[in-house]
Amino acid sequence: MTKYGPYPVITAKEAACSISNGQTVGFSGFGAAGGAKAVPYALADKAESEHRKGRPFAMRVLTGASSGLAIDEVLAQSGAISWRAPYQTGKSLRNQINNQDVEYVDMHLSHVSQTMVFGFFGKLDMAVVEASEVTPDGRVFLTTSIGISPTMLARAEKVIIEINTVQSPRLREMADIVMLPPPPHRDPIPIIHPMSRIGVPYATVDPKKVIGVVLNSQPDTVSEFSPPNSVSRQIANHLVKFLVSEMKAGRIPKGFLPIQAGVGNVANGVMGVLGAHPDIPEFTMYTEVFQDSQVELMKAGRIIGASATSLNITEEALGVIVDNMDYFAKRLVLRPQEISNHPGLIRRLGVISMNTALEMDIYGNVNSSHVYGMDIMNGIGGSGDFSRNSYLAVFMTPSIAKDGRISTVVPMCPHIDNDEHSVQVVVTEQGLADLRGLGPLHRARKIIENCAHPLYKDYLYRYIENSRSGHIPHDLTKCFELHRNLLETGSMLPGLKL
Ligand code: 0RQ
Repeated sequence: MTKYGPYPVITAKEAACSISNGQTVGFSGFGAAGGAKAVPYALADKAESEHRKGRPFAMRVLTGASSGLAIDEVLAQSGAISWRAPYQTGKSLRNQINNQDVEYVDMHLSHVSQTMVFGFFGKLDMAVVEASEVTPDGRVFLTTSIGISPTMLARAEKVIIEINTVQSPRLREMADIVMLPPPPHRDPIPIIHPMSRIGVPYATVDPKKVIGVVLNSQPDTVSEFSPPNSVSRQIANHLVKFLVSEMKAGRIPKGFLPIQAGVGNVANGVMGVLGAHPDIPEFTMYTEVFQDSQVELMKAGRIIGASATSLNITEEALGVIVDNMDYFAKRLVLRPQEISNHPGLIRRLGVISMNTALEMDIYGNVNSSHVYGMDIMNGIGGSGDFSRNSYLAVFMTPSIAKDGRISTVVPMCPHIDNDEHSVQVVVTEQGLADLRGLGPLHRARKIIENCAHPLYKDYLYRYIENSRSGHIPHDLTKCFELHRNLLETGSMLPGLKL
């Protein structure tokens, strides 16, 4: 048998044979970065073969956040997932969750490790973790993400390591890994700057638990974002104007504050524009995922340092980092997600958080995850970790979706991820509303005036005029009228033309 140090080298198929129906399996990866790839494909084959024979095969699947194609698409399409946490972005999996075929636990990403440690996900039967190296004494050098891999390696009953032979071993120079002890034994975490390093560059595993090493040469499958369009540019311009005025007012220091940027086309586009803007000084990031637009900004010296848990970037952008590793390794720190998203650190560092909403209501509550309050899009992800604890919590969204059939400013959100108490600034391509210091009615008028699309303004003004008075005026017979129309007719205001 071939060996990798003391560990047997096994095929992905052999690895899949060691996982049984109903088991809880943790896969490395945060976004599409650093995910196990070979074993999930073999598990998808196994599931299909078992199903053909009329036998059940489905796993409870845990990852750091969403995953690459291998898990939320391929495994899902094979019917190999029965339960999933804590976040996903796959079309197939999304449909299965919304059809109640898969149970989904949508949760704050900073909570995942602790929830696992205290046993709320049950026993972790197997961890499948991508690494660039595992040493005989059990040091595991991870690749493009850290996520919850250190905790999974410590807690899983058995472990399979996927050694990725194409990922640069120098990625370890960015890793800074610490594990938090359970409360009440937690000392202050000595991160006083986004670039502070407090840990070691590897996770650890008990070598006796490693049942095999699978060799793999597949790159991450991060898909490209759409380039910033005119809507993202307008959102970014409103935001830049606002941030510059905050600097002038002395509420943001001249050296700026660390930025967190959320996921998706809008956030990626806005970051590209904001980061390159001459009125914004060079800055640091304390964020969750480092995305394509930020690689160029770092190369150009606009981002001077960034802390994240994942390099969720395309192969091309990763190539830029690997080709300039001496430059990037000094400027990027990859941490476990309970540190990258740690509420206390986010508050201490004074992070400016910028996340995307699916919709907001006129009082500043934000829905980022559930269309009509029912159908999952992706999940809350890290947006709650950051926005609740940041110095300034910004939510952005285009004012309309689906060619104007949807207004993203509504009377009441049918699901709320980030509430009015955590949301300070909202911005659409129409404009920006600074909600700090404003009571509900004042907030409503400002959001409608500055952020709603002109097509929906009259409806929204009428809504507050005809609402029952109270601290937060509402009309409970009409508050979901737009959503009901959308469900029934495909348009929030039937007959409305752009
Ligand atoms: O539909 O895919 O059919 O075209 O939603 O919308 O405008 O492309 O937005 O890619 O930026 O994603 C909130 C989903 C935005 C994302 C969300 C439809 C729209 C389109 C996508 P199509 P866009 P983005 C972690 C940060 C939660 C997690 C988070 C997200 C599709 O940002 O998942 O914040 N966030 N993590 O047409 C129905 C509406 C709609 C709508 C848009 N109101 N109703 N559909 N769409 N608005 C923290 C970090 O540090 C990273």
